[in-house]
Amino acid sequence: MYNLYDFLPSGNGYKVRLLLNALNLPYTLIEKDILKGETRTEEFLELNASGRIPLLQLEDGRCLAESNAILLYLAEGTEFLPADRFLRAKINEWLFFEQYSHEPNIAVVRFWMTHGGPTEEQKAMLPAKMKAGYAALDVMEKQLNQTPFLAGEHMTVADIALYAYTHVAHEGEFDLSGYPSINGWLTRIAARANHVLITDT
Ligand SMILES: N[C@@H](CCC(=O)N[C@@H](CS)C(=O)NCC(=O)O)C(=O)O
Repeated sequence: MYNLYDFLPSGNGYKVRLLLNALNLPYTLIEKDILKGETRTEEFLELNASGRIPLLQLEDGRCLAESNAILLYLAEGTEFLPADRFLRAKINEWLFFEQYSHEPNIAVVRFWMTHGGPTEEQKAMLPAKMKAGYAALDVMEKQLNQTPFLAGEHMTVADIALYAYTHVAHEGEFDLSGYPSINGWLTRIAARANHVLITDT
């Protein structure tokens, strides 16, 4: 059985919980409060030197960090990661996009807004972060105008990775009302069997 070290409000952690549940894989959830520095203890740093959740621990004790690497590991051989070479590269394209263009803007602003911010320093960065966040949403909307899921006709780990912070983008005061295709996609994903909420343990 897997151990998943996680912090429930984290979208990065939620990605992994979404996939574990979609695949019906049993796991033990080990909650770490990042706000109390619980991922920065000597004990946790032994497991993940970067001091962050999510962290997946295999039955043999080996650990895997980075949410999207964990998704790729768990999805191997399943419908969420097809064998076709080009499709896999497309999925990776979305995973890299998520980490470079989406998460650093949409997730970061959400974190600020839901944790007592924005502070004066954060306020100075807010317009650029909002602009970049909307630019990422524009890219997703364009694709979802053309296909039901990001990499084509079927849901893959690309959708799981981008669903996690998009569905709570409003908590960072992003207005999704002008994104009909993204809204349709969010609804389709939430309606799937074994879907869990970000707050579910
Ligand atoms: N690129 C990493 C980011 C992981 C990350 O930033 N985790 C945050 C929570 S969302 C964390 O553990 N922060 C605690 C800390 O840095 O002390 C991933 O996708 O897993």
